Amino acid sequence: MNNHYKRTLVTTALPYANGPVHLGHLAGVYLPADIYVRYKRLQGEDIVHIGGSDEHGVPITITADKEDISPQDVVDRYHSMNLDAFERCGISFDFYGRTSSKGHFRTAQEFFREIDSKDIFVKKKERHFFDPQTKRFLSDRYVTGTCPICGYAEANGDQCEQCGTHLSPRELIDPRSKLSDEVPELRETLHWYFPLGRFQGQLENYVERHTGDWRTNVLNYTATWLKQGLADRAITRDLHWGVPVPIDNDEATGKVLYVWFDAVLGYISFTREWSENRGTPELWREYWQNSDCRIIHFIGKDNVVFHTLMFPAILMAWNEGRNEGVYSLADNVPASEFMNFEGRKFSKSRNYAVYLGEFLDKFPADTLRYTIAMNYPENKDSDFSWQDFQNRTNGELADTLGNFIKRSIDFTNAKFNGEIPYECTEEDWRSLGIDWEDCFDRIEKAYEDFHIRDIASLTMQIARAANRFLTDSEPWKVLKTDPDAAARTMALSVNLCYTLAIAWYPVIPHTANRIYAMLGFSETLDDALKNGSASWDTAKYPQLKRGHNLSEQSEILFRKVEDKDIASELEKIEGLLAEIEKKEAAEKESTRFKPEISFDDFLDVDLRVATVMACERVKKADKLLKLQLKVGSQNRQVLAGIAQSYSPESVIGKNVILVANLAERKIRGELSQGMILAVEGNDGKMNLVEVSGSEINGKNVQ
Ligand code: B3M
Ligand code: ZN
Repeated sequence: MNNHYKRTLVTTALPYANGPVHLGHLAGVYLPADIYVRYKRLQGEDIVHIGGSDEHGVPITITADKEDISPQDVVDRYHSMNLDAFERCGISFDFYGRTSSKGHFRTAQEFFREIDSKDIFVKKKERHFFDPQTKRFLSDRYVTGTCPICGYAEANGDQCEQCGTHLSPRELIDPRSKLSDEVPELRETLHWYFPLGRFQGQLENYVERHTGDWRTNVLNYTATWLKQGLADRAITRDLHWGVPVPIDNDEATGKVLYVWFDAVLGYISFTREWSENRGTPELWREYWQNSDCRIIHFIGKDNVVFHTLMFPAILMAWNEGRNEGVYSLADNVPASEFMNFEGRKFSKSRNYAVYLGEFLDKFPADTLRYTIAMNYPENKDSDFSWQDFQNRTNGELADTLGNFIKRSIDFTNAKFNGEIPYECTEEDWRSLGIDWEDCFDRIEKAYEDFHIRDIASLTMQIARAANRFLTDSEPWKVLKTDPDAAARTMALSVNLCYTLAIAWYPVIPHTANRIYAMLGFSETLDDALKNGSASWDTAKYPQLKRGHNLSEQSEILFRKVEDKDIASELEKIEGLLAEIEKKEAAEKESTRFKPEISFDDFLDVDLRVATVMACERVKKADKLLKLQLKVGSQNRQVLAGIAQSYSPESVIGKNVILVANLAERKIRGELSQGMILAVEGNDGKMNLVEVSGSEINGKNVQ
């Protein structure tokens, strides 16, 4: 670990601009990063937080196709939606870029050219699926078909959603193009590969250097890959949306860089854009190309190897043979586990999620920030539940922190004219029973090690101690008998409010600013930090002198979350869960087959094409239709449970399939001579199996 850095660059995973960010994203990446960054700013350190939207990749073009809009429309929508949600949540990016920007294209293409000029890429010709109708090569996600492992009929070309198996499109049974539903054909195409294996040794050394300071999960994921041996990775795609491969010949036409190759470079292009915007276009080099700077990537566990192997290898390839413009590799990659929601994984495709923007429409950002910090998924998956949110907001934020601040300010206003009535000494401060040095050491260590839960709970311990001190000192009683003691209590309490404002700033910045305003400062805490009139260390000793004036306005910092506030949320989840369970059961059903039968058994069933000649409803049986069928020279009467899906008139003339040798039976007093085939959809509707063709009546179905 390098403790002698002068600057820190923090990056947060670039969320795909393909949907709104949800609480899981916030918990794993953006909140921990923001807490860390705000702390470092409090410490007066030079730290820059770079984030932005990942605007390329197939999921985006698929959304665009589905909605019949352009990919640009998709990314415009979600870029601004996510940026807005982050802002309201207080995630304080120094720059939030977009990979569709000119600046990003420049950087990504520069990297490609540099690596290409060193002949590091490997070019390979291979056969890929091509959709003859739309004349487009189909990347993995554009191919669908039956999973060879579990038989799921809608598996994606890269993965089966049902059994989770990673697939390649050519493994699918009956592949189809998602663009046209046509059967795709295989065509030859050329792609550029990045030879990860060439950097295996360097990467092993790099990871080795960090065995002491990287998280176990990060080391484990990375080690698994290294152990398998690193293979070539295709870094180009036949797609129209993305950064074009910057080569001016036919070989490269219609090809773009693979989204992961360009996305990680977004960190660099955005830092460059940030420096340009500040009028210091070269400043970014101090962060990326100076060993004085410490680089930290906050990500989720699913992105680990892209950050510990792929990105470093790309930088190594750039650095090869260079003395100048050499990039630094990340010092740390604090990857989170996942935060679940009410005991289940967030799932965008199942719409099982709470989106950040929606949450903030209903509840204040800081209650969310605190609850999530307390549930940060550091070593294992954690859970967000509405009940926990309510308990923490009411019990910890409102009853402990909020209550203490309000009582301190209100009582001082009421009884001491809003003026700090006593000059606190160090001895007074120590008499509070808090081991301040140890307390701050532990909090600072928690920050350095990204132990987000410890940060929040240790800081809450100060609030608890403060609240207890005020309650136990009973200034409202003591005031009459010993006004000096009450004055001392209030001076200490108000100084504790100051300490809490500073100490809580990284986790709940909006609240910290409000406390700071209640303490009578005319500038905001944010501004005070910028101009140096407040800092982390000022939290450690009493700052407010005798005679300091508080604001006359005090406010309730946290409104309690009522049962009714979360009732509708819980109801919504119940509905969603019921839906998901139904879907899952249906999916299971669709692949659970009956026991095997012999071919002869199958031949025993006599299936015939029959034509519906007449049809009527059955009295007092609202599900049944009575059909008169013609099968060859015979007539048959059949009762079918399709009355809620078909009117009698609508089935006349249809060619259906009749199980012709089924024993007769009576249904509701009516004779039924056989059975016709139908399928029940997930919507509960019956669909007749119909046969098209001429001169087929009475024929065998085989
Ligand atoms: N957009 C994947 C994700 O959101 C990807 C991250 C890019 S980080 C450079 O999980
Ligand atoms: Zn499967």
